[in-house]
Amino acid sequence: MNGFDALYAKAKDRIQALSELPSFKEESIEQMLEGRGIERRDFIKWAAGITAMLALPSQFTPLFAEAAKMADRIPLVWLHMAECTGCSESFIRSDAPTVDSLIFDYISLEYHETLMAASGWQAEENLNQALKKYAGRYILLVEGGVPTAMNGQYLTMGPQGRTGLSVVTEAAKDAAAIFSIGTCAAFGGIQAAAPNPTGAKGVDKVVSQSVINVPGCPPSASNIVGTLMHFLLFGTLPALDRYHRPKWAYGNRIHDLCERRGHFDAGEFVESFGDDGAKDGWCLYKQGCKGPYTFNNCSTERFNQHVNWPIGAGHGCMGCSEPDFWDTMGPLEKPIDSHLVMGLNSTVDKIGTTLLTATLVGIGAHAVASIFMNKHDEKGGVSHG
Ligand code: FSX
Ligand code: SF4
Ligand code: F3S
Repeated sequence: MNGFDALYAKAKDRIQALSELPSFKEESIEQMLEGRGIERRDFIKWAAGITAMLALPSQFTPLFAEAAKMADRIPLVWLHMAECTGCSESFIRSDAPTVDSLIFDYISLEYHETLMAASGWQAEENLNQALKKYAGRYILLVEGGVPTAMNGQYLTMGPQGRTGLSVVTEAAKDAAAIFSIGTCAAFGGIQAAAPNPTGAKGVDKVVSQSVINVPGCPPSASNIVGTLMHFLLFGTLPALDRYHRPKWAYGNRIHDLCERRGHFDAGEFVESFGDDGAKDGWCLYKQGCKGPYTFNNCSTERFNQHVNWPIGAGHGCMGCSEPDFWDTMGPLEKPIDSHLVMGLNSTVDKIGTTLLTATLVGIGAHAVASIFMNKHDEKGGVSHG
């Protein structure tokens, strides 16, 4: 199977191992989907979508369907640090149930501060018990940046006033995998914007374990579920880029797969919001689109049940899946300073040929990417599945 035999065998073994674990739910996922009006063929279509999104051959589709049936065997602990809860909201608030959102219902969510009924002492007790009972087995998902100044005192939670810093470092110790959900958890986010008085940091800067970053403010439901499904099926981390983002999701620049790219290449730009170019779907570069410097799959996966995405809705990309985008991508509705992109902004008016444009953007994006990347330490040592 195109060199995927070993991976296929590994996935089969993993499903077998998961099936031997105790189930947390009384009904099967098929029963649950049926009860919510989702037909089996939609479920298989969903599994095919996950397979394609993760760039795997179609033979893996039945395996993803099998893995989804085992989703209730892996306990999940979801912590909130400093953030707006937009990541959870974007995922769970849909007007009709989707397989993505139902997988989340089916999974064994042991602790989630926004969704659970318990509060106060009871909530803290639930967390402590889940960490003990499922040590070595639970997936830890963290939403939000971690304030570290004054020993983490800018974020305290629960009846004992524990710092977010101490809760997240403790929960990380016995996690089978750690996912940073959203740009705040991955890179600190808006809390970490200059002058960052709370010393907010991404989770991977405060724990010693490997972390998979799923950035975006918010990230798409597809990227959250895809990351979960990859871990469910293979039990290992996917191939990651230098910012620890899964390459299957963050391997391409927004600009390279943008539906307005033809207009960029033709030198057709929206000059002001609401003008004729805007009505005709021209390129938003001059309105501050940061698609040339941003890596994410929004153009193909989209948001709100795959309906639309920022550029489709008429606003430029803000670079929300990149580290420090609040500091480095602003002002949001103006192009990045031309000195950073080696004259790109001063030449967009003169662009006539695709070749010239592609070359300029290639040079410009590379220059900006290098500037941003140099601001961050490169971390290694992650095992790639
Ligand atoms: Fe941050 Fe998520 Fe932006 Fe908000 O929690 S990534 S501020 S969408 O909600 O963390
Ligand atoms: Fe699309 Fe933005 Fe690139 Fe224009 S600059 S083609 S709107 S990503
Ligand atoms: Fe964010 Fe840009 Fe996508 S702003 S949601 S990475 S289009």
